[in-house]
Amino acid sequence: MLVILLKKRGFIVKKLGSILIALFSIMLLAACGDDSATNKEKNSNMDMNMDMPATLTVDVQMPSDPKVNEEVSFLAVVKQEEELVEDADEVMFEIRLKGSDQKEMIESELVKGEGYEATYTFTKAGEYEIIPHTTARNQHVMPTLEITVSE
Ligand SMILES: [Cu+2]
Repeated sequence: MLVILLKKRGFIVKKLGSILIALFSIMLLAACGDDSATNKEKNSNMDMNMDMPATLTVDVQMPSDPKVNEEVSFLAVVKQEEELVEDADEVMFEIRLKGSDQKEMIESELVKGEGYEATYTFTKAGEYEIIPHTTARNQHVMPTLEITVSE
């Protein structure tokens, strides 16, 4: 009888023990979960701050008085903060005649120390939109500029 009781007691203690351990581990797990959640949040906030690259800017030097059938050049000056960007993945000039479907994509070439240059010959007078599609440093920038071409 006594042995049985002791055994029973032992069993109860063991059971209680394992319940307590289970409870503790649940609490621990929960705590870890919370922790990793806040850490993740902190990390993503930090990533946001650290990985947020400075915005690219694209300025275009355009011909001052372009005429029809005259070769002109456009120069896209790509910068990140004050640094001239010369490792762009692509700088393509879109040239579209306003009020029509006419548009062309012109490739550019890097001119070291200056920017990305494209040459073009307008065949019609009119108002044009010049859009330098610039892909560099995981950003895409495409400002729209306007130019008037005369006869
Ligand atoms: Cu674009």
